[in-house]
Amino acid sequence: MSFKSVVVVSNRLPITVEKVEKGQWVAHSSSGGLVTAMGPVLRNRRGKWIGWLGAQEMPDDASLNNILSKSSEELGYTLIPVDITSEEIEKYYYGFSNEILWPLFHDFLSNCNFDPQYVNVYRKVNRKFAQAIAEHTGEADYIWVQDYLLFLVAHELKEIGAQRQTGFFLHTPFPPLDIFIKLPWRFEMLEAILEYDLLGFQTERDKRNFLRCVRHLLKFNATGRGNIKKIVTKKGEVHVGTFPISIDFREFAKSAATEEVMETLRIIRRNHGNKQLILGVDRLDYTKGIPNRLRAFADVLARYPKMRGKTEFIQIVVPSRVDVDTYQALKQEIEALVGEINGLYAEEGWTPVYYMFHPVSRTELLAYYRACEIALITPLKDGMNLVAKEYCASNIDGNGVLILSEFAGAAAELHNGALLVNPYHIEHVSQSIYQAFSMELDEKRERMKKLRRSIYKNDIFHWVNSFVRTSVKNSNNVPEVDFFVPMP
Ligand code: ADQ
Repeated sequence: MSFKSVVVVSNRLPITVEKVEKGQWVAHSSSGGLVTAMGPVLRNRRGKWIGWLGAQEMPDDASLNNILSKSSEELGYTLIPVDITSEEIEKYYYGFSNEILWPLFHDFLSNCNFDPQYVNVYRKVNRKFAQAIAEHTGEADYIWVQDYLLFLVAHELKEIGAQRQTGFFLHTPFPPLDIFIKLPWRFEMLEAILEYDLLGFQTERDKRNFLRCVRHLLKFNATGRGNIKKIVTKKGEVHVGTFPISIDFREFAKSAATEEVMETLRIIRRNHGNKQLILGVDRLDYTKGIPNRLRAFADVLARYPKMRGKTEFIQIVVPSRVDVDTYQALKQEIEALVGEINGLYAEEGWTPVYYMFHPVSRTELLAYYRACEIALITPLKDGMNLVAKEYCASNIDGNGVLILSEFAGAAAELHNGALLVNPYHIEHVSQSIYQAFSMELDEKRERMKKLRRSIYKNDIFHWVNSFVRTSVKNSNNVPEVDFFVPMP
C-alpha cells in the first residue's frame, strides 16, 4: 500500500471568493508560506486542498464550478470547498475557535468566552470537514489537517467509518497544563487529538506542554528518544514531534533584491531621511503585544532624549477580526497610544510613530523589511511568528537588528542572533531598542549572519519534508514515488 496523494485540510482554502457587481463572483488567491510550501507537494501527487471558501454566502453552482476549475487548474491541484453557513461561522470560527481556543492557547484566559452553545457547532463543522474528506479521498491518501479549528477531524473520520492516515499540525502554541485544564471540554479535546497518526508542534515547549496534559489528564505516557515520541492509547498509537514552521528563505532573499523593491525602498528612505527606522508588522491581535511595544517606544524616547529626532517607529497592522469587540477595543488602544506619543514628542520635520492600519503589498512589505534597521517583534505569545523570519531573510544587506519576544516560537531557533526580550518588561524592551540603536555595524552583521543561516537551513521546504517523511516512516505506507518537495 502507498500514499496515493496528499490532501491538505485547513479552515480556509488557498483562495477566497467575493461577490462583485451584478452577482458576479471573483476568486482571489492567497499567498503565504503554507500555500507556497504545499504547492509542489500537491502538484506532484495530484493532491487536493479541502477548506472553506471564506465567503458568508456560497456562489451558485455554475459560478462555483467555474471558479474552482479555473483556480484548480492554475494552482495545479484540486480545490474542494466545504460549505459552512454563516451561523456556523459565528459559532465555530468566531465562537469556539476564536473566543475559546485562541485566547486559551495564548494564555489569555480572561479573554475566553466559554459559551456552551459553541461546542456543538464546532463538532458539527469538524464533522462536515470529515465528510468532505471521506467523500473526496480514498484510504490510500494522506490527510494533513492544519490548526486548532480542526482538532476533531481525525475523530470524526473514525466516527463515520472512514479509514485514513492523518497528520495534524498546530500553528499556535500549546498551553501549559494549568491553563489547558480550564477548558470545559478538556478530556474530549485531548482524546480527539490523540486520534491523529502524527501530531506536529511548533516548539519543544509546546510538545512538552501537550505531553504533560496527556500524562496528567489521560494517564498515557510517551515513549521514545529524540524528537519523535510515541503514545499508545486504547484506540491505537500516535507519534508526536516538533516541526518549527518557516518561510521560503530563498524567495524572500531574491525578491528583496528586485528593482521594484529597490525603487520602493528608495522612496521610503527619501521620505524618512537618515533616521534609524524601527519596524513592527502584525495582524491586529491582542497576542501580538502592540500596545506594550508602543509603551516601550515611548519609554525609550523619554529615557534617551538623544534618540528623539533620530529614530522613527513604523507600525503596520493588518486588519483582522475587526467586527469583534475585543479587537475594536485593541484598535482604539493602539490609536490612542500612537496619538499620545506623537502628541507628546512630534516636532517640525519629525513624527515619531508612523502607523498604518491596512495590508501592504508584498513589494512594500519587502521594502520596509529592507529599509528598517531594527525589527521590533514583541508578541506576548506566538506559535512561531513568521514576520521575524521574513525580516531576516529580506535583510540582504545583513545590517538589521532583530528584537524578538522570548514568547514567540521563533525565539527557540533565533535566540543566538536576536536580542531577546520579555515583552511585559517595558524597561527591558526600551533598553534593547537603545542597544540596537547604538549597536556597532560589526556586531549587527555577526548577529544577522547567524539568523539568516539558521532560517536558510530550516526553511519551509525542510518543514514540509520533515513532517511528511515522519508520517511515512511511522505508517505502514511506503510511497510509490517520491512526493517530497524538491529542495531548491
Ligand atoms: P499569524 O498569527 O498570522 O499566523 P505570523 O506568523 O506573523 O502570524 O504571519 C503573518 C503573515 O502575514 C506573515 O507572513 C506576514 O508577511 C503577513 N503580513 C503581516 N502583516 C502584513 C501586512 N501589513 N501586509 C501584508 N502581509 C502582512 C499563525 C500563528 C503564528 C505562526 C503562523 C504560521 O499565529 O504564530 O507563525 O500561523 O504557523
